[in-house]
Amino acid sequence: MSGMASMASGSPAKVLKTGVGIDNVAMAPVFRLNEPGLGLENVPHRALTYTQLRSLEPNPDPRSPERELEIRLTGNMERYMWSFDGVKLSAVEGPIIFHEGERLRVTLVNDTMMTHPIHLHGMFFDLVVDESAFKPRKHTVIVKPAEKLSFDVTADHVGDWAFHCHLLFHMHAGMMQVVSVMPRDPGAATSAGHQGHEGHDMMPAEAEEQPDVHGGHN
Ligand SMILES: [Cu+2]
Repeated sequence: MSGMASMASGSPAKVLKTGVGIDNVAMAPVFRLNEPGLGLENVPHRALTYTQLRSLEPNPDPRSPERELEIRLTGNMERYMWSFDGVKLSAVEGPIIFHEGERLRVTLVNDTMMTHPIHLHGMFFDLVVDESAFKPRKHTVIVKPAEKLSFDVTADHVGDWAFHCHLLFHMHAGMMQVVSVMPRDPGAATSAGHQGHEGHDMMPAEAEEQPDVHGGHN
């Protein structure tokens, strides 16, 4: 994990308690990106895993993440409650904050006994299958029970973006939050909207070092 060594500080793992909305907490979540999906372990055909994927082109932003954010996938199977960090959408007090231009490592921990395809709108992310520059580019990642995985994302699209489980009955039950990418220059927020990075300034250092950061969404 050489890329993590240069990170200023990782966030401590969240401590969640079981209760009405959380019927289980994964005590020892593990790396499972090298496993096929649930039920595909012993099929007669070949089943691909995430660790077999590589981007055909180098990841557009080669920076190591400067900040880490952990989000737990939580629920109560019997009550059919689904949430992030134990808080369903209708009870969330504020968005998940990204800061424009930052390189962020988002770690998902699945505390439930189900698989969840977690989807971020607005930005592709690089799934951390290794520390190479050819991580698979995704906007949705399937998170297995008791799995802990990470993706690196560059917050290059200012605005509010949906972040949710793509099993829509889970999303409707509350497994959804808003990611707000906050502009570096607040005055640029209205002109940037959801249209991408054009129309407002990059920091000079970023412009020099990362000329192609924002051009890789294809
Ligand atoms: Cu789900």
